[in-house]
Amino acid sequence: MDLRQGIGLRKLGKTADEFQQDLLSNLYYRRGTTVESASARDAYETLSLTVRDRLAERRARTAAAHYASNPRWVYYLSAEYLLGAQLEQNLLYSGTGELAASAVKALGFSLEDVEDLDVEPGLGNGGLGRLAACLVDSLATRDIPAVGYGIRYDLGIFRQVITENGQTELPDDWAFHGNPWEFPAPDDRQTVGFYGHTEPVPGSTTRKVWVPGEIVLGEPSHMLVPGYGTDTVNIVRLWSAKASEASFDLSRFSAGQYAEAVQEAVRAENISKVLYPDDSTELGRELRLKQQYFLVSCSLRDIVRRFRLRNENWDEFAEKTVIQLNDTHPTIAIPELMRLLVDEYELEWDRAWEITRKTFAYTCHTLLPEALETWPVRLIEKLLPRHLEIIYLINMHFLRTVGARFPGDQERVRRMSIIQEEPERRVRMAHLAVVGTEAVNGVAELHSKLLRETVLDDFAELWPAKFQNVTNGISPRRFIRIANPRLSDLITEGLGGDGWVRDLEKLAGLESLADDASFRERWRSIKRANKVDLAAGDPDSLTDVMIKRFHEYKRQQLKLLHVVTLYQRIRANPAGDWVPRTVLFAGKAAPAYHAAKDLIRLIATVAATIAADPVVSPYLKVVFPSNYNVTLAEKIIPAADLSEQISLAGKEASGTGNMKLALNGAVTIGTLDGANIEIHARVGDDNFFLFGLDAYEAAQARINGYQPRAFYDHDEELRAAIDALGSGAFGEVGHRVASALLGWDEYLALADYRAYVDCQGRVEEAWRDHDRWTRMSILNTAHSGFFSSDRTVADYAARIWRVSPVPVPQEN
Ligand code: RUG
Repeated sequence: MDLRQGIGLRKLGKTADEFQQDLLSNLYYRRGTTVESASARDAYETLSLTVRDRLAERRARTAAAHYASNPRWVYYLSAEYLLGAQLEQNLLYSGTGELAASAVKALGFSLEDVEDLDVEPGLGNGGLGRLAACLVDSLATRDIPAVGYGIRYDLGIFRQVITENGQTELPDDWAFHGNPWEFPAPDDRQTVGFYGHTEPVPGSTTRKVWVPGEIVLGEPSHMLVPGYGTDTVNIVRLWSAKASEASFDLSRFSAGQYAEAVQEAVRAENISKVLYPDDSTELGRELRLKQQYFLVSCSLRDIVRRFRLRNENWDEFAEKTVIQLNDTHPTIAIPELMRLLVDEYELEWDRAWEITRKTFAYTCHTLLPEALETWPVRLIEKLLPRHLEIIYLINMHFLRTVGARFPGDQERVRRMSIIQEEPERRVRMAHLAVVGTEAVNGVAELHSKLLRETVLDDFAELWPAKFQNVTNGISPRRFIRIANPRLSDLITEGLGGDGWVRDLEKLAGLESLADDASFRERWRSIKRANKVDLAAGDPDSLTDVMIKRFHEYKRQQLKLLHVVTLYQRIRANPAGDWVPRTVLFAGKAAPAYHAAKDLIRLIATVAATIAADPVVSPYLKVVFPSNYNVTLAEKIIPAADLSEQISLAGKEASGTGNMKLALNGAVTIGTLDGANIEIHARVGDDNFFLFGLDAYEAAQARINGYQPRAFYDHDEELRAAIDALGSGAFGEVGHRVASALLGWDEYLALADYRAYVDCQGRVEEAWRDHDRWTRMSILNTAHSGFFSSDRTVADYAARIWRVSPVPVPQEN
């Protein structure tokens, strides 16, 4: 029986009866229980398996089609994936929602009961990890042969609990009950080396033998990634670190030294134990580098294994393979591929370099200097001695190119070198990523431009054609079709079909409906119903949301100053005609990022003060739900009226929350930063509240010796807000935040305060006119088509990957 040909697969039932039969058979034979004693968890597990079977059947056909066509593959290497809850998605993608509802009902449960047990794998921090999930969704939807590679962290991003004391972190043992969506593939296990030394190969000047001092096993399992409206099912393959048998010290165990006996094994398995809970800042720790190399080493060996299933000639490798590096985290893949080709497969250096450079592409996600990874030379030397030698060789060849192009320009050579010399010798991973790839892209137009003009300017001058922009996008399935079923149904009705879910530009057809009073009325009532579901505050109030990681550059502190100003205005004039507002903050701060945690605590304290104030609380409410994740985002986004995108211009690479909110009809108040600029360009000035310094003005303000105190001195309301925070009424934390703002204000919150607060006045004016607001809301959705990750993937496919779809033949 040749499964590659799809022969021998039993057909799965399509009717309600057949689905139910399949569910029952899973209940009996795979779950080992009966209808009479089935718990909600039994129902969840069994339903998940039944749905998974349907996707697995499509997966088998996909694998067969891919094998037969021996296509060019996209391999997406990412240290993070925020895949979101799987059950609801897979019901939608397999078209089994109704069958599932009736089948679980027969077990005595509702679909909602069962969905509540579906835990999202929180294998990422924020935007970067969620982008990876949106891209793999769209790769499958576009029928592009692709595998996403990542790490199966035992503990995902921490669970956050918010109290008046701020954020507390709890471990996220996401797979505690098991994960029904995952297929272990122990046969594809890989061996990964660390530490040790290198030895010369007699007769070769370039080859070396690396003798590692520690061996760890990488065991893969994969999750299915179905395409929407197509039969393609791709996979995300996640690696778990396992100790080799040799790492268990039986002699110590026999001698009663139980802890010592397993010490080495524990150390090995720690590699995939926990996700580093950090976003946009550097973490120069050895375990992090170990994670990066572990991901890279396992994935590259797997990629090579897959290549060799159908191909023999290494010259075809770069034709059949493109490996996208999601940020610098997997950049050690460049010397690793060189090592495999030169040391293990014995290719000449130049040929190996040609293949390597053509195989990789690099996406940069930041402009923040602290997020551009560098690793101490001595750490790489200790952990990956062969890789350091290879990096030196790559650098030597590269600097010769620079020297030939710019003779005598030693300063330029120093700036561009992969090795930073001062104050300590470090490997600049972004430089390595640019040197070792065919294409480099930023994630929004402004970001890509600033990369070329600032952080990577020397490289852009040397290789202008290498630099591209691919503006991020979001999955319309996850972020409107699943998250906002009411609005989706209305859109489908308004557009006369649901083709927009696969072709989001079709939303432009809503533009004319913005003038239809009855359509507007239904639109408005859906927003209200979503607010009732969210239950965060009065559904008739302006729901003003700021949902994102806590970081000073994103400027939650500016939003807080606005809240304090509103509070003070209402207190000063309780009889005023105030627009009732619910301000919702959600987001996590890295556990070691004290300034961000201070801000969370301060917001929680201010929220409690406002709630306790009978004069202000009828008009202003601040809520801070705990544990922002994909699942919570899916509840908040459909209920939002106002989307806060107020980062200091030039700091947010793109943002994707801005797109999700606009797609769901929230109107943005934002700066000219990241993808805000592209949203603004599409929805137009009338449907976007723009304020603040642009990126050039912001940079100039710093150069000109920015003085936050000048803004404090000249703006009475600002002064009152900062004084209130610093007064002691909000404790030591209020004092710290106020002092930081007055003393340095790294992200120019005070410079943008007046423009922001006045712009919020214009927001309120627009909100009072319900028709105007609803029209704005509809037009935001109508003009969000560009921000589909299907478009992002099409851009990558055409301009960077040069791949074509391989459609999967339908079941016969
Ligand atoms: O901060 C960026 C976001 O602006 C962007 O939208 C997202 C996806 O491209 O990536 C975020 N990011 C950047 N997360 N980590 C980094 C560190 O480089």
